Formats: sequence, C-alpha cells, structure tokens
Amino acid sequence: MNAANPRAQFEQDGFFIAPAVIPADLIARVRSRIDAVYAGEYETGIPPCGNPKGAKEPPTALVKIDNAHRSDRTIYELVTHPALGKLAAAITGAKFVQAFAVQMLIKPPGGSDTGSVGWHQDQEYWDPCLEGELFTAWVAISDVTAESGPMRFVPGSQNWGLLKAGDFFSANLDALKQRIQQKSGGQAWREVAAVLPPGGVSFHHRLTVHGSGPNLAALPRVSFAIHLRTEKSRLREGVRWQDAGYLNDFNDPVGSPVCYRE
Ligand SMILES: O=C(O)CCC(=O)C(=O)O
Repeated sequence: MNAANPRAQFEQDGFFIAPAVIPADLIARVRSRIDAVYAGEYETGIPPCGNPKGAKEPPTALVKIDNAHRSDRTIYELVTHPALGKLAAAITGAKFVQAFAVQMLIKPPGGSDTGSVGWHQDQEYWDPCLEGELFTAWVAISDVTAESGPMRFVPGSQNWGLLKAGDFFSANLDALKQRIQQKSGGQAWREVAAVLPPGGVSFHHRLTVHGSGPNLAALPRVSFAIHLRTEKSRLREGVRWQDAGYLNDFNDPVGSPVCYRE
C-alpha cells in the first residue's frame, strides 16, 4: 500500500483505502440521523428513494436507501465534508469533484447472506446514462472489521473493461466470481478487504470489481457509498435526467453537491 501517493495507488489497484478522514463528532451525529432516516424521519421534507414511509422493525437484510443527503442536513454535511472532496481530488488529479448519488447502507448482524452484496462494477449501473471519470467514496460510519462483511476489491480489475457480468443484488458471490472471471478472459483474481475505522474512507474506480459477504459481527455495518464524478465525465448524449433513476441532475445543488473545486 502506497499511502504516501494515493493517486499512484488508486491508478495501480483501482481503489485506495484511506485512514479516518471524517471527524469523530460528525460520524456520531450522522449515526443517529441514519436511524432517523431509516425510521422515516425526513428533516428537509424530501423523502429518499426507496424508503417512502420509513421502517418500524430493525432490518434483517441489506438496507440500501438512495439519496438520504437530500432528506437530512447532517448527512448532507457528511457528503460535502471538505476533507472528503480534497482527498477525492488528490486521488484522481481532478479540478472538480461532484457527488451525483448517495447510498445509505445498513448491513444487519446475524450472518445471513441477505446482507451480502454481489460482485459487480458500478459502471454496469451507470453506463446507460453516464460516461467518463466516475468513482465512489465509501465512508465507514461503524467500525468495519473483517467480521462485519467489509467491502472487498479485486486489485487491477479496473483494467478489465466493462464486463456486465456482475449483480449487486445477488448473494451468490461464487457464481458471480466465476462469470466475471470467465468474461475477463481468465484474469488472476485476488481480493483485498477494506477494513476501516469509523470515519475511514475507501475510494474505488467505476470499473473495479467489488462485493461483500455477510455480517458476522455483533453490530450492524453502517456506511455511505458516495458516488462522485470529475470534470472529465458527462451525461450521455440524448439522456434526460427524468429517465436517470436515482442519479441526481448535475445542475441540482442539493442532489448533486460540488465537493471540491480547484
Ligand atoms: O457496501 C457494500 O458492501 C458494497 C457497496 C458498493 O457496491 C459500492 O459502494 O459501490
């Protein structure tokens, strides 16, 4: 791991694991707002995608709530924290970094594979709408240990091209691995777990293969995946924002806040 040169590390591996960059007091405030949003309390009056009425019971499967930063000011503060934007710019060499979608993720304890995320490349989901330099900052809110089902990255897979062989929503990681390896032409497969303290952040390229297994720890694994773009990205010709699902219009400062500008 080349911690002294995050950009070189990101280019080589397709991901970079940073130490804690978000202050502990903000993480603590965000943690309580996650429970509020999960329960359906929307501070700004704007509901997130995928949780219209809120939930009464603790989750038993992976919870993925999109764009909670539009619903809650503390979560917006996390997404726009200057340390995050600065590091994102350093990793990519960008002049401009903007968030265009945010996933709030709760992986419940209990070891069930309903908490797993299947191997995939993020670009599989964005490709119909977006092109260019896109990547993700994944922020740990809880302590993400080897037992809690951390994200795992396949180093170098950002160079395999867009394979369209993954599936975020499948728990059959072995079958997906086989399919992806086959489509990649039999590339060597190695996995690195992104173990992170609360406030720690990992960054991954749009084509890096990643997934995660069940949470075998005692507490929920809680995080945000903040999807980012640089000035070298764009909405595809002919695509309209109203057809872009959970992706926020780049011209909407609430949905797509600017995280860094040179
Ligand atoms: O949280 C996970 O385990 C997977 C998240 C993910 O797929 C992403 O951040 O792109």
